[in-house]
Amino acid sequence: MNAFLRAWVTLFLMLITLLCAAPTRAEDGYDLWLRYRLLAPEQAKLYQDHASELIIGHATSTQSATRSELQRGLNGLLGRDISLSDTVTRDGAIIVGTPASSALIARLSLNTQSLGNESYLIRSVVVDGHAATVIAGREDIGALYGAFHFLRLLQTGRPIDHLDLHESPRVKLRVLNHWDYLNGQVERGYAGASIWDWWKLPDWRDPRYTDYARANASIGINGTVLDNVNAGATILTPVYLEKVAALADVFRPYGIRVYLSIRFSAPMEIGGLKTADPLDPQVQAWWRAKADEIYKRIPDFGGFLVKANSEGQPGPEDYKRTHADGANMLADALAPHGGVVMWRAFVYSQTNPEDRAKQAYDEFKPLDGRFHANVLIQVKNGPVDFQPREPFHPLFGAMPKTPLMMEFEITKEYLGFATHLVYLGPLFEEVLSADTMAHGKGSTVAKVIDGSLEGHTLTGMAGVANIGTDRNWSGSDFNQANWYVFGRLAWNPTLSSRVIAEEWVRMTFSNNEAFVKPVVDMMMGSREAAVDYMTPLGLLHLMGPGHHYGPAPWDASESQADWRPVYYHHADRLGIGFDRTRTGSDAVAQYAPALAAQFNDIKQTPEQYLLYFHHVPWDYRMRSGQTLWSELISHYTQGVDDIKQMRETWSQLEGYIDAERYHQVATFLAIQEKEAQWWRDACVAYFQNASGLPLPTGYAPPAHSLNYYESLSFPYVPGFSSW
Ligand code: GCV
Repeated sequence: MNAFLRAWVTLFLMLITLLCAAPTRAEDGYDLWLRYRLLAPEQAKLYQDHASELIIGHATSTQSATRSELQRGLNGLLGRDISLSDTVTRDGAIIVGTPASSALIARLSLNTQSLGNESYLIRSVVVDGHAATVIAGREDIGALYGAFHFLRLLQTGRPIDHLDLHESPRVKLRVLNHWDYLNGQVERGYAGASIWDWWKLPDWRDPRYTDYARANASIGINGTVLDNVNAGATILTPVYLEKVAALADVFRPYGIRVYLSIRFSAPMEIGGLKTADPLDPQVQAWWRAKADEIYKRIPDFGGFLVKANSEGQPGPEDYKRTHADGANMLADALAPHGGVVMWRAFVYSQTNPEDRAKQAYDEFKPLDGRFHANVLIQVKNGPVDFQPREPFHPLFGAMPKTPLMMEFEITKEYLGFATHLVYLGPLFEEVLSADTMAHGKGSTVAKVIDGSLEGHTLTGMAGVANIGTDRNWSGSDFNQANWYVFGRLAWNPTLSSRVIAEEWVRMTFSNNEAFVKPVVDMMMGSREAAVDYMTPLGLLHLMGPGHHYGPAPWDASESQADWRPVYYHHADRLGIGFDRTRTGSDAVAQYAPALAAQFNDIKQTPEQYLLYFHHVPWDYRMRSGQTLWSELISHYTQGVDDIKQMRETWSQLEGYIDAERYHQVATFLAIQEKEAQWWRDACVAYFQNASGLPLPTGYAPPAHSLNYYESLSFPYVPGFSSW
């Protein structure tokens, strides 16, 4: 071979090597789980006889969105241009639409009339002698959801030869709650600023809004509350309503309605009234007129979300009225337009000496049956706040006459902010599958939420968003999984969080089994690891004051008693834990009798809730045979070991995905290990000081003194704004 030829061959081989290193293409996480990168050849082979042509209308904006998503997805995944056609001309056609939008679908007699508005069918059929796949809804939005489902099958490498799928959402309102302020800050947000550029709206409609809508529609989310529940009145002024209307226009083709958090005292602040008393006729008229004004601009406006008489927010109790009076007044203003009120049950008061965990139930349970038909009560998953672990909220199962909505926190306020890898699927699943025993065994929280337990048709699930202006939307690639799993569980609260994690990993990173399995295992164990290094055995609320960053079990600096960690753990020389039994605060009595009896008895209480329900002596024998003290130290240490193991697992996976995302995850895991160690050491130092006990043998002492941990301060923590 002469030198010239040798040079060409070398160049050619270099080129081939570069092309084969496909997964190393630079990525920044912007595409989320809708990456649509070329499938590996063995997967693409599965679809070689499919997607030959696409038959789909574009008469409405939703049809156009569906068409462009399928083209984008199929072209990207299969690496060929799918042609558009009006009729089936060959095998492998994909027919998409509704009987109204597609004569072909009308001809196929698919019984779409029996489908709900948002439901769809995906079926393998034969049309004019050709094998085809039909994706059909009764409405356009059903067909869009079906298209996303179909793309997911390809993205996750599933066979599509013999499809017969029928999907309907089990929950009606599947809603993100943005805790975004109009000044661009996001309360408890760790992914940059608010994505709503209020300043440039309504004229500039950032293309990112469309991508936001695509991502949400792909997992069935159909509503978004744009502003923080700690709301100002400005959002209801005409200038801002015009901006809200612009966003609603962008979201409409994707089946997403906008909602607003409102400030209960708005009639005074922007309406010039002297009162916001819900029984005052002028106040009622003001809200009616405001609702009329909103619907004139946004005919499909969803309704209001309200935080009232909680953490300093105004509300009906300022006028000695009840939450029902307040909610019903707003509901009446929205009812003629089909809007709803999502009224939050997250209430507790600084003047109420009662156990904070009991206060929401005490206030709302007596109001069951007093709310108007278009009111939902939005209840956090646990009775205290969004802690790494709490028992389910006792209101679930306790208000049979009222639709109760779930409120989860997708943003990781209490779970390590952006950098810790904590997949929340197992937390959500644990709550949804918890048995309220309201009507005997099997009365799960999921059945309360989907309405099947009490026969409610107005149902909902809300998630506090983790979305911001960061290029990867959520502050880290793995945080995207928490947005994803929320949407999938809102669609069907009985899905398995492991199955959802696997879907997400395949769509977001790779279908390579050698990558998928260890990553899914790592995700599934990550929440328990965080519970262990932060708040094991039923402890909770041990984080830093106000900003909620890092450990501070010693903290008693907050103005309000139930904002202080010491309020929750009661650790001293004798023992640790909050006594919520009949001899303590009697919070157990808020659960169904069988559960109350179980939680009241230390021997029957699941150990994961032990210190939530009981004050326990340090030498108490756990089921393992160890003392409580030893077991506590072992959990704290296990949490750190688990993160070390996650780092080790990840280090074996270099090369399976692009270098950019790989390295960021690796670096974030290193941060997580450092902070898990800090959590463990600070808590061990503090509880050792409280108990006066020596560390069990074999456990390393904390790296620093208790004084050192107590001296740390963090003035500039993200996501924290004083309200
Ligand atoms: C929006 C917790 C959070 C607050 C949040 C509040 C709520 O207290 O720390 O930031 O305020 O919950 O859910 O209303």
